[in-house]
Amino acid sequence: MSNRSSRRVFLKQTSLGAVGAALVGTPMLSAIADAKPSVLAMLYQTDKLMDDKGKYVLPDLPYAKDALEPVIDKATVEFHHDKHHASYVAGANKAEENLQKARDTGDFALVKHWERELAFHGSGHILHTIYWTNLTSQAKSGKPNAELEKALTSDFGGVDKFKTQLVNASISVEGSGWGILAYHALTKKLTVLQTEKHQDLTVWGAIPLLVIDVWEHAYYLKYQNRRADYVNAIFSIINWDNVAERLDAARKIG
Ligand code: MN3
Repeated sequence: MSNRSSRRVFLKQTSLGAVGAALVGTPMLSAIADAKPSVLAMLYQTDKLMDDKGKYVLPDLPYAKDALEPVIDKATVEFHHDKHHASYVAGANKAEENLQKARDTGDFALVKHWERELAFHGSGHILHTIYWTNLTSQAKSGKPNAELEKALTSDFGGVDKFKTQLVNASISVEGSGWGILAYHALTKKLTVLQTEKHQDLTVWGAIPLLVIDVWEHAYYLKYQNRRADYVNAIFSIINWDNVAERLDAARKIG
C-alpha cells in the first residue's frame, strides 16, 4: 500500500471513529485534531515541501522525466523541475533566512523586499509541487471519477464546460501565470481562477486542486508561442485520480 493510500485509510478510520466518539464522549476529539495536519499534508504534499528542519526542498518527480512525452518533452521537464522549480525552493529559503535575520537584529529596513520574495518563491514552490502530481502519462490519465464529475457538473454545468473555461482562463493569463481549478472552503464550490506570476489575483481561502503552468518555460521548447496548443494537449496527461483525491481532502478541511 502506498503512503498516500494508507493515509487515506487512516483518515477514513479516524472520521468513522470520531462519529462513534461523539456518541460516547470526548476522547476521540484529539484524533480529529490529529487528522487535520494529515489532510493538509496530503493536499499540499507538505511532507515534500520541507525537510524535517523546516527548509524548503525540491520534491522528486513522481515519474520519469520522459513520462509526459509527447505532450511535454523530457528536456522541458528537466529544465522546469531541476532549474526553475529548484530556484523557487532556493528563493523561498533565502527569503526565510533574511526574515529570520531581520527578527534577530530588529532591522526591518528590507522587510518589504523579503516578504515579496517569500510570496513569489513560496507560492511558486507550492504550485509547482501540485503541478507535478497533477500530471501523469497519457496511458494513466483516465477521466474524472464519479465524485469529481458530479462536482464539476454541479458547479460548471458539465466536465466539458469546466474544461473549456479552464482552457480559456489559462490561455488568456496576462503575461506569466497559472490557470487553476480550486475548491473554495467558504462557499464549498469549485471555481476556476487565473493567477498572474504565482501569487497575484488569487482569492483567499481557495484550495488549488488542478493547476496549469502557463509560464513560457513550461512549454516554449516544444510549443514556442503556441500556448493554446500546450494547454489543450495537457488535458491528455491529467492525473484525474490525483485531482479527485485533492477534492476529497479539500472537502474534509472545508
Ligand atoms: Mn513553472
